[in-house]
Amino acid sequence: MQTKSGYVAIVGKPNSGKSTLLNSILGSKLSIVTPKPQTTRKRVLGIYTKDNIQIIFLDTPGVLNPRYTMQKIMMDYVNESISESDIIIALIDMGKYHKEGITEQMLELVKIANKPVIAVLNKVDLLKDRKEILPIIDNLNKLNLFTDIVPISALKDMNIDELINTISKSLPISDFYFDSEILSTQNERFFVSEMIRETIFFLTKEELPYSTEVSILEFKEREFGKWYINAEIIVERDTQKRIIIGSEGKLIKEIGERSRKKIEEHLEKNVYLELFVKVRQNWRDDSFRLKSFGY
Ligand SMILES: Nc1nc2c(ncn2[C@@H]2O[C@H](COP(=O)(O)OP(=O)(O)OP(=O)(O)O)[C@@H](O)[C@H]2O)c(=O)[nH]1
Ligand SMILES: [Mg+2]
Repeated sequence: MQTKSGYVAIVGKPNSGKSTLLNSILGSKLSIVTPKPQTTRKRVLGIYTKDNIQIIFLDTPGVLNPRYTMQKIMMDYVNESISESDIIIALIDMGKYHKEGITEQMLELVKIANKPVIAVLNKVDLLKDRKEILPIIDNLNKLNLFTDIVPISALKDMNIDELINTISKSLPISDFYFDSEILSTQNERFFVSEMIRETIFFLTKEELPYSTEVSILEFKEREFGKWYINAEIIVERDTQKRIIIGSEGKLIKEIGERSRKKIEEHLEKNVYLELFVKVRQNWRDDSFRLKSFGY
């Protein structure tokens, strides 16, 4: 049977639902999701295989104007993903469309991509009347930039099959790139650090989630199949360290408990999770540190 396969970059503004879409397509939580923008910082790969089709999705950080080195690297991931992909999904948040439309920066990326771009209109469940979508589709059509326009709700799993069919049409004829059983290529350390980071995003506010990084120092099997994980939570200032620890260590305990539950569910193993908090001033602008965190 002739097979079709290719790479698809999911690109869009922060918080538009890129990671939710990746998870919804793959039916598995590969990429962390929070209500806060700039949750995803690296590129997350997810492999969809069905019948004679294999699509390798790249979830990317949100498109933004970088203010510090980490954000610059985040935008490099976006640009690299676009240039390495066969098809681009430009994900647009319908909950915000009336206010901001599609931004110049997004349009610029779409224009220079020079490959098929599908406009995917996400969060249609937020529209009061589904008919609101028609003039938006009209407007986007007039731009002459998109090969297709597909309204979806990643959160409610609406129209995802239609999206897969649309992608499949433009997919090159090619052998599969990966074994059909494989869902992702990231290692377990990556997933574990992301789950801790996700927990911190939920439990902290203002600048703190953005000043925090998680680094896994040890990840090994101990007695009776229980896994020992030692992770460092990195913040930028002493005051932030105090907040993360919380009075009488309350917050760090809660971060630990919630993260452990997620990790145990993901690994399907019992886990002993040990967390430490370290201050590394200005790590977001420190290329050497960023490298050590896998950027
Ligand atoms: N109502 C609604 N909410 C959605 C939908 N898709 C995603 N969301 C919500 O939007 C928020 C952001 O979702 P993410 O998937 O983290 O968005 P993202 O584009 O990956 O964000 P960054 O990684 O920060 O760039 C979360 O609270 C999601 O639950 C949708 O179809 N409908
Ligand atoms: Mg994301």
